[in-house]
Amino acid sequence: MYPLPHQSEIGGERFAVAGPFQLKGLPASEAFTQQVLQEVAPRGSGLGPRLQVTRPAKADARLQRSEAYKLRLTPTQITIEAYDDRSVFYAVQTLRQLAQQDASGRVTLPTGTISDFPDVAARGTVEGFYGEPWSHQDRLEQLRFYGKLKLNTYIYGPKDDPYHTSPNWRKPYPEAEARQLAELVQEARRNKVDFVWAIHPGQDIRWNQADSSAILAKFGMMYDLGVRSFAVFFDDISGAGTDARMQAKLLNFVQQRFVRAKKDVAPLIMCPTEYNKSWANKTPGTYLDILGQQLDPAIRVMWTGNKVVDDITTEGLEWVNRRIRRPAFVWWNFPVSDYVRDHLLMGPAYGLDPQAAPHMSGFVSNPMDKAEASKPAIFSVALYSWNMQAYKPEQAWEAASRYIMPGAAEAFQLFSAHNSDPGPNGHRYRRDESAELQSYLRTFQEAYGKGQYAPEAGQRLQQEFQRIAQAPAAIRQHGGNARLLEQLAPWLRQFELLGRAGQHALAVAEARAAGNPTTTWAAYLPLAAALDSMATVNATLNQNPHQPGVKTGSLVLMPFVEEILAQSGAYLLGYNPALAGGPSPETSTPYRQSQKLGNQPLLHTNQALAYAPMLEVAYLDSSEYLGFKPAAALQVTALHYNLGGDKLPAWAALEASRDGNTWEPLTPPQPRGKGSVPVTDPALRYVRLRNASGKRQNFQLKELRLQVQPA
Ligand code: LOG
Repeated sequence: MYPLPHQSEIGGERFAVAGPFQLKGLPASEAFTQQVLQEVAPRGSGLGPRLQVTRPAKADARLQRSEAYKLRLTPTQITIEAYDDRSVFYAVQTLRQLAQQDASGRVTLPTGTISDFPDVAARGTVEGFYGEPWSHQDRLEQLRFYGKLKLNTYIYGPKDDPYHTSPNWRKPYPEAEARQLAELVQEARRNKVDFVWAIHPGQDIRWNQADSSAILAKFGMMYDLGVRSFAVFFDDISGAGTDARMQAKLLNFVQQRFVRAKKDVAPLIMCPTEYNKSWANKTPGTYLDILGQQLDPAIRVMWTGNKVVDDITTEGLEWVNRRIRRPAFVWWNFPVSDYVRDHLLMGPAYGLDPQAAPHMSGFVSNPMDKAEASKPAIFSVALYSWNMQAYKPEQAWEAASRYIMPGAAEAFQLFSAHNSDPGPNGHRYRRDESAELQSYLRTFQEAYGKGQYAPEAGQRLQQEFQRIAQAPAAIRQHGGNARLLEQLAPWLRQFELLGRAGQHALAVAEARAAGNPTTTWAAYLPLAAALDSMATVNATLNQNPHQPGVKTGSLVLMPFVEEILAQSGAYLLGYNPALAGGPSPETSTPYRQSQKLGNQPLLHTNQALAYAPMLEVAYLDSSEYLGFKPAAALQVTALHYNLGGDKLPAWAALEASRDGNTWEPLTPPQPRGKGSVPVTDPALRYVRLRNASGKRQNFQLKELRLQVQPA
C-alpha cells in the first residue's frame, strides 16, 4: 500500500467481491469516490458486501482529524469510520490498492483493519520552477496521480507563466488559459487536491492601494474560476518589494479582506524573500522576525531549508520556526532541475528527517519541468509526508519504479540509478549516483593503474554496461506511458550510447592489460566512435541557453569511460594526455571575489568561457567582482554580458588587465543592459565585472561570457 498506513492488521484470508458495494452513509455529493468504488467492484448481477460510512468513535483520538480514517473489512460488511469526505476518499483509495483481480475477473479483498492518518497536513507539489511550465495534460494527470497517493496539495506557480509574475500578474488570463485552469480546479476537486493559485508580484509591486486592489481583483478572477486556495510568492526579487513590513501588511489585508470575507477560502500561503537559512539576515529583529511578529498567525510561510536546495532537518526547521513563530511550510527543491538543465534527477528522495513532522505545516516538492519524469520523486514525497517514520528512501524509490513503469521496472530503475546527480552547480547540491557499482570500480581502477585487469570487477562492470545498453530499448518497448518516454528521450539515447561505450572501454582495458596493441586498437575505435556520438547528442539535443546538452552517468560512469579512452589513446598514439592538444581551455579559471557567486559554475567551450546564467537575483558587494582568467593558449576577443535591465547600471565596471593589478575600462559602444565589448589588445589576460559603487548591487546574471580563440 502506498503510502504505508500507520496501523494495519490485514489477515491472510481474502474474500470475493461478488458485485457492486451496497453503499450506506456515503453522501451523494461524493460522486467521484463512488466512481472509484464502482471501478473496484466487478460489474454484473451479484451483490457485493455492504459498505457503511460512519463517524469515527470519539474514543479514538487519532481519528479526530481531517483525512483520518479507519477501514474494517469482513466478507459481509466493510466499515469506514471517517472524519471528513477526504477520510472516505482515502479509505477508498486504500481499498482500491487492497483489491486484487485474477485472470478470470474475480475480485477479492483481504479481511482486516487499517487505521490511518497523515503526518503532515498539506502534502504535494509546487509547480514553482523556471522554464517551460507543465502542459495542461501533464497537470491533469498529476492531479489524478496525487489522488491515488493521498497527496492533497498542488500549488500553481510556474515562474514562466506571465500571468503569475511581474508585470502581468495584474492582468486576467486569456480565455483559453482561464478555461484550462477552471478545468484543473475541477479535476483537483475530484481528487481531493487543494488547487492553490500563487501570484508572484514582488519585482514591480508598488506598496499602494492600487496594487493591493489589483491583487484582490486578480484573486477574485481566480475565485470565479473555482480556486479556493491562494498563495503569494516573494522569492527571487530585489528592490522595494522585499520589505517585510510591507509584505506582512499586504498579506494581512488579503487574509482579512479576501480570505475571511469569502468564508470558503483556505488560509494564505506565502513564500518569503529570505526563504532559506543561507540567505536569511541572522540579526534579531530583521526580515524573518518581522514576518513572525506581524503576519496573521493563520498565514502559512514557506521555507526551502538551510539552503535553496538542501536536506530537510528538524534542527533547520526549529531555527526558522522560532523566527516565523509557526511551523514552516516546506518547499523542497527536489527534483527540480531548472539550475542543471542538462541533467535528470531520477534517484531516491533522501535527506528527509523522519522526526520532522511536528515542525512543518506542509511539505511540497518542486519538481522538474518534466512532469512524468518527476513522478518517482513525487511518489516518494507522498510516502514520506504521510508516514515519515516508515519512510525508507531506497524502498520507496524501488516501489516507485514498479508503480510508475510496471512493464519495465528494472530497466527504469537502472536508468534512474545512473541519472541522479545534478553535476556541479551553484547551490552545491549533489546526489549519490551509481552507488552500487562504486566498490567494483575502485577495485578495477586500482588494478588498471598497475597495468592489470581485475577479472571479477571487470565482469560485473561488463554486465552493468550491457544492461545499460539494453535498458532504453526495454523502456521504449515495455514502459508504456508515451509522455514519459518523450520526456526521457534524449537521455535514453545517451544512456544507450554510454552502455556501448562502457563495454568497449572494458574491452580496451582488457586488451591493454594483455599488452596487445592490435586488440587494443580494435576496441579503441568503437569506443572513440561511441563517445563521439555522445558528444554529438550533447551538442544537438536539449539545446537550452542555460545548461545545454544531455548528461548521463556524469558522476561515476562517464569519468570512468573517458579516463580509459584518454589512457589508451596515449598508449596507442604515444601522446601525453595531460598535454593533449597543447594547453587546453580547461585550464582557464574563474577570477572572482564574490560571496554570492563563489560557486557559480564556469562553463568552457572552444570559443567561450561563460558563467552559468543564474535564476535568482545575483549581487556583488562593493568592490566585489566576477571575471575570468583564460588559459595562456587563449586570446580574448570579446566580452558579452546581459545584466537584466535596459541600461548598463552605473555601478557596473567592465574591466580588463594584463597582470591582475592594473585595470583598464572596457567601454561598450552603447551602455545597454545587454551587449558586448570587443577586446583588441592580445596582452589583456584578465576580464571582469566589478561593483564600482560603495554598496551592494543586485542584478540578474543572464549572461557573462568571454569569447576566446587560440592565441
Ligand atoms: C526559486 C524556484 C526555483 C528553485 C530552484 C524558491 C523558493 N524559488 O533560487 O523558483 O525553481 O530555486 O532553482 C529558486 O526556491 N530560486
